[in-house]
Amino acid sequence: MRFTVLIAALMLTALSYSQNKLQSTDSFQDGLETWQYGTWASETDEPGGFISAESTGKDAFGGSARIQVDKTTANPNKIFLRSLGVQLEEGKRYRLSFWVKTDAKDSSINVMLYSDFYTGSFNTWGGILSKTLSLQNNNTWENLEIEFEAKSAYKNSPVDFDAIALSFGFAKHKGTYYLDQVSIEAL
Ligand SMILES: [Ca+2]
Repeated sequence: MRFTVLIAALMLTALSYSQNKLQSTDSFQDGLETWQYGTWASETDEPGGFISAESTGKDAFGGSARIQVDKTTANPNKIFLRSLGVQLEEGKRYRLSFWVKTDAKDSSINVMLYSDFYTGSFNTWGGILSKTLSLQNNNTWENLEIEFEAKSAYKNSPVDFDAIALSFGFAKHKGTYYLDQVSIEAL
């Protein structure tokens, strides 16, 4: 099955990068406007899933919209969802918060905050955090939070604070996943 796109507004522009919404809670009422997404797969692999941000009122945690990922195969090619232009002040502490629901068994979500060439930085890799969190898998909403300091977690890999991305890697297993209410709050 080909990677299927269910929404119309896909094209990210430099303008949308500068309009990052994570300093307030992103409830996905504007769909995936400020997000990039795809699957970690080779050109010949079938991603076996699709992602949408529909405003139907159904299965949303807040408002009427949410991210939905339907993973139709059990292959390990995770779907990623990435927001560019995250605004962080070096040395400050923040709390990343989001809500997830899935019926998939033994699944997890990987969260990364980083700067690299994908975000326009000249640094080869500057990671602030990378964590894999287990999901309850009981088809109820759960809140996941990570507190972090805005600094490089890796020696000799400076972070470019003008080009930070937040990336979710999820939908590792077959099932339906929902994601909503993503925020980064200064502490
Ligand atoms: Ca929402």
